[in-house]
Amino acid sequence: MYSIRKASQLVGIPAVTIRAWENRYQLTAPVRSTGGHRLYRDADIETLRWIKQQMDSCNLKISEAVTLYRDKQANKPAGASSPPGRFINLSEQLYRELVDLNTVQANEVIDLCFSLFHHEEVFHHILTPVLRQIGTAWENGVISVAQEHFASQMIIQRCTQFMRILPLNPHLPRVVALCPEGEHHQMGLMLFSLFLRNKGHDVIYLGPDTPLKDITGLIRVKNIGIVAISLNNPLLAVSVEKWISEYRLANPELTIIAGGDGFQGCSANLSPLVCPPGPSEWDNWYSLLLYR
Ligand code: B12
Repeated sequence: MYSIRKASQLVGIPAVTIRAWENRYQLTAPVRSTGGHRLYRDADIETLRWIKQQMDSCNLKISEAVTLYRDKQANKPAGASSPPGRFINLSEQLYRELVDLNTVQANEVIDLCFSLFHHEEVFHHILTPVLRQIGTAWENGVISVAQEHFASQMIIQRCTQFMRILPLNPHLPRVVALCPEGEHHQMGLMLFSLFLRNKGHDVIYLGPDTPLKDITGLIRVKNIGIVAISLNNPLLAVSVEKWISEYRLANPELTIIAGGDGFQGCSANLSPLVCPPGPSEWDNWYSLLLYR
């Protein structure tokens, strides 16, 4: 247990400020010594440190840092309470570090994002927009192929790391996720795979440019229950649709989920498999499709 003087030294916040925050936000709840003095626990020290770190590194006001802290405690997405400006600042910072090929700094910005916001918010509101910006800059000749590859690889790598740490539910069907041969846009597939991992599914992520004929053996051997396919290029849609229709006929127990702009004009018999593009609609769609 620490006196207020010691706590103040440990966290670098004046004692008078600690008391003021206590009255206003009830951030800490020190016990009292027999003499009536405040005594702080390690958990109180950690809370104060976390708050100070957010205020210093992100230039937040105390009220904003407290809101973030409460969201974090409730383990809920920073959602409504995260001002979009916060995402924008971090996205701009991340974009700059990525196009400057600064591995360490880019990773630090991403670490900061994960410490501030719920991971799904980081994927949807920071990493995806930055990847879009990178792709557009590359298409317009503003950045080189090397810069685009570096940025895409780093973002995909950070998402993949996240896949490993989310807990698995062994009772849920195993998923294989892929983009068919010729399709290199993998960010939508990655986001949807993370969505399924977050639900507890074991996801075998094959990623871009995967020949469909090569996965039939894998589906059997690995006891796959769901195949998630992402397609951006509509020119590939005919051959992919053909494979899906034939495979479904031969394996009616298998669930196939199709997503991405490439499936937009798909035939009516395939359309029930096509997932809506907006991640906000995935939850509803997921419960209807998988537990019908
Ligand atoms: C980044 C990018 C790239 C990167 C991809 C990096 C990577 N590793 O993924 C690189 C530089 C490699 C690239 C290459 C090309 N690209 Co590009 N690219 C983009 C860009 C800028 C962003 C795409 C992206 O990542 N979006 C973010 C993801 C999250 O969004 P999304 O793919 O739309 O997915 C959402 C939904 O569709 C859904 N979803 C997607 N898949 C799935 C799967 C399932 C199962 C589910 C449920 C949901 C789902 O989930 C997401 C939710 O938000 C877009 C333009 C833009 N501003 O969107 C062009 C764009 C997609 N590219 C395009 C093109 C033409 C190309 C190239 C042919 C360019 C060229 N001249 O070589 C090559 C093709 C490469 C190939 N063979 O596939 C066109 C596609 C047009 C079309 N429909 O055919 C676009 C639209 C640009 C344009 N203005 O025309 N590109």
